[in-house]
Amino acid sequence: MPAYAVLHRRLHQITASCWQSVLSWKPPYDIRATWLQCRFLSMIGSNKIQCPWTSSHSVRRFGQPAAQTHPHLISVGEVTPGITMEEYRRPSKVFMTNDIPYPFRQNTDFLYLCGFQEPDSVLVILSSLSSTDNHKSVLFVPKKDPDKELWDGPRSGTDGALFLTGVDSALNFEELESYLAQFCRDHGQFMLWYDYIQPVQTHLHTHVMCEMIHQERHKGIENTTPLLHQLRLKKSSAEIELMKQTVEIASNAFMEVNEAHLWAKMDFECRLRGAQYLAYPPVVAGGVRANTIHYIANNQVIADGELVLMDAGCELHGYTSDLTRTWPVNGKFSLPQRELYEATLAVQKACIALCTTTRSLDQIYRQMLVLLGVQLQKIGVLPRTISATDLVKRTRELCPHHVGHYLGMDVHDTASMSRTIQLQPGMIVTIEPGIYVPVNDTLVPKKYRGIGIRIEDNILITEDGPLNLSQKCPKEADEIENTVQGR
Ligand SMILES: [Mn+2]
Repeated sequence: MPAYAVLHRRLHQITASCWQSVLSWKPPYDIRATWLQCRFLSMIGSNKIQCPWTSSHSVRRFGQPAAQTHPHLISVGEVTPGITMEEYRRPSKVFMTNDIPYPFRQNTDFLYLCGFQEPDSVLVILSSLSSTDNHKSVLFVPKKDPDKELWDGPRSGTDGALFLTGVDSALNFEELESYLAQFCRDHGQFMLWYDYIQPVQTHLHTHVMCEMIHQERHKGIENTTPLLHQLRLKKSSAEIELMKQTVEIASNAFMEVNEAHLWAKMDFECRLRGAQYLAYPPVVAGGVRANTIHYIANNQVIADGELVLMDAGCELHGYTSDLTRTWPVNGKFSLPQRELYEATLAVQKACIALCTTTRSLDQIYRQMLVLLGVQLQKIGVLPRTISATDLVKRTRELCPHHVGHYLGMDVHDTASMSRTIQLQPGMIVTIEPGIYVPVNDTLVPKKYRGIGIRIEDNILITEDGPLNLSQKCPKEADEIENTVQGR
């Protein structure tokens, strides 16, 4: 068996047993999202994994585990556990990267000044010594965009920003450039307060701010950062209250079912079993939030009777897993939940069976849409009377994503490779059909609205057909209920 196959098998054994453990878990700890996000960010961002180090003068240290320093992990001649130098030398090994979304963390100074939490936003504060009404704040925010919001969750828009923050006016981000140009035409000899040394947004800096600075309508530029840090150093009483709470959270225990707790549990279980960290910010979405495909806020309480969808995987020595399960938090599917779950599961199993060397991911995707359509008609989510074209269209609305992607060192692995190529032995793909019924889709019977379900396994393509690497992770509806109930 080649080294990478051993590694993948081990990785999926770890992940599958993590899932079993998470599914049957009752939260005994108080671990909240704030702390975890910080840890998660620092590890992903800096790419520095510190290994416990006992000092020794005779052993050469390296920036990563090596046979000399970590004999329990890695053997002589290996670069990655199980993968030899020789394998790396083979010309077929090409490393690629891809755009996995990081958890977004707002710029601290910006957040301090206005509290607005969306990316790609800019705050302009105007002050005039000559006027009585001498302060004005304008917030530039991302434009409302239904297509993007379907994937990333709602945007506040200009009216939302005004309602939330108390700034004097709000405009779309696109208007910033013309707003500043107009300001420069109307005013001369103003002081510009802007961090030109460490600009937060490179694109904005080169395309808008440098242009403005070169016009030389200003009489001087001052850096905002030292002033803001001075302001932030001493906390207000409201800030002190928040600081107390954040410290308290780290030590108290909660018993509620909470998305943050499940995230923490998964991270904990994966590390316990030898993985380095979670491969990506997991989706832990209770109830209707499962319908936001890239929901990663993971900060809500999950109500009794709701499903929770968790899409999570870990990274082991640079290799990733990517699984999704959906389960009822109270241990019992309601009838409509079970109907949708069984429909998704039937399609998922059929799609796994299609993972042979005669097909491509795109072909399996087209097949998935047909199969899902049939299932949705069978249980009455979609009417039996609609045309074949409309059926595919409606199905695509209820499952707006592809059937799967390549998986490997990146979660969305080798992304420049087309999904039209035929599957070959040694490829690993995800198979992850889902059904997401929008809460306001009046064409669907009411009992199904707001339910979101996805089931995802990791499939190794072999000469003999598909091999489900994540088959140990519970997936049958009864099995899921039993696991959650701890039977
Ligand atoms: Mn996936």
